[in-house]
Amino acid sequence: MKTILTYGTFDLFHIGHLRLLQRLRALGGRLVVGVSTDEFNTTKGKHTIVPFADRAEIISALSCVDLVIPETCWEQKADDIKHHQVDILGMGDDWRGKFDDLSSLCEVVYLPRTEGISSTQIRNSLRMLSAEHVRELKQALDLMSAIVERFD
Ligand code: C2G
Repeated sequence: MKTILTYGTFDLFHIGHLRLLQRLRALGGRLVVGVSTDEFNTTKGKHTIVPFADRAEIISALSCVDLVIPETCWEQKADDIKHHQVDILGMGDDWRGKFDDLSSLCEVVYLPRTEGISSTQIRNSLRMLSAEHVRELKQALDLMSAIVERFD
């Protein structure tokens, strides 16, 4: 049975994340996922909506995931590979080449990302929806004010 290791923020969990984890699990029999802590995301320059504890719990609940560990820094991968006796480190191909230095410790693979979906897109949609919602509320308020003025 091969052990696969991957890492990610997994904010606003979506189908792209799920498909990657499922494809990675299919490469071996055991999948270990390093979920980035909120503190580490700050150093990554990533603002997350869902706190680490919830992101880790969601990933842990997936049938394709066997173990979740916290990812607290860039440098922990080599130790994780040794500690968990990892056979394959797998990431989405937006990371292509970035972890090839670890190929002396285990196989490193990059799988195609799922196009058309990202946590950033979801966050931006939420932001637009809230802006649109504010505009609608303001229009309703203006209409109500006009009605009140008319009957004053
Ligand atoms: N991913 C994907 N398809 C998408 C979006 C993401 O396959 N549409 C993959 C990414 O390539 C990554 C994983 O899902 O392998 C997690 O993505 P993120 O949560 O954005 O994680 P990231 O910020 O890339 O963190 O040390 C590595 C970092 O922690 C990776």
